Amino acid sequence: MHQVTIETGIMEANDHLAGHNRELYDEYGVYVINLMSAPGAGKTSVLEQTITRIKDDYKLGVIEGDLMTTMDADRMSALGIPAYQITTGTVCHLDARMVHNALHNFDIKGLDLLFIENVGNLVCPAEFNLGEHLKVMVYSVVEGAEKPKKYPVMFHEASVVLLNKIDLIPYAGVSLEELRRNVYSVNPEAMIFPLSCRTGEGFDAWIDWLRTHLNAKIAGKGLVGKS
Ligand SMILES: Nc1nc2c(ncn2[C@@H]2O[C@H](COP(=O)(O)OP(=O)(O)OP(=O)(O)O)[C@@H](O)[C@H]2O)c(=O)[nH]1
Ligand SMILES: [Mg+2]
Repeated sequence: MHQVTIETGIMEANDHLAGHNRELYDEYGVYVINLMSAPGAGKTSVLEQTITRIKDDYKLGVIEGDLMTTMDADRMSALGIPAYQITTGTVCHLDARMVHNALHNFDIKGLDLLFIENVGNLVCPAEFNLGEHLKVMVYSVVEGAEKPKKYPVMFHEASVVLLNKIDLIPYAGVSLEELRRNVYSVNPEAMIFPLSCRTGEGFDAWIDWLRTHLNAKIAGKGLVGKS
């Protein structure tokens, strides 16, 4: 009981600060996407492929979250995109305060779109609101078709689920249809895009959707996000 009270306090404090983050994003007119996945599912690869396709049309920035190293931020800088690395030490997710502190050191004014790549973890990042407009989950199909049922939280929280590494389906023996059904069973409204960062297959559909979504936002029509 005592533990529940503490956890509730932590989540309330996080939500409060996330609200401040959201006010800042909205004040600057920056759309913010929180990208989440298990370690190695392909978040940074999806960012590389996505950014390469849209960077001429939108002003982009990236905040990277990792336990250690600036490797992922370096991969973003190599694309010519402003990037800031948060290193969490032992903490398995980003929280609103970490992002809030990062925003003191990383200027988001003038950006159209800020990606936040969360720490690789299939559970915890989904529980901490960062004030983002949209949660996007990357799921590597080689992790298996059953995981949406076993680890439903992130699948449930994400508005978009990118099923990555479909080039490996012939080797992994995973059924894309079963995986899709399992995602819908925990999140019937999920937008699902199967794709491969290795071959580029599936990126057209994801990029078309993202452009439409962003353009509507930029035109001030307002967009739905779960958080
Ligand atoms: N075959 C295949 N490999 C991929 C694909 N996407 C990413 N990879 C590989 O998967 C590995 C992990 O990719 P990353 O993009 O670093 O994954 P991540 O989710 O950012 O990893 P963390 O930030 O460490 O959690 C790398 O070796 C990539 O080359 C894909 O579509 N197909
Ligand atoms: Mg990464």
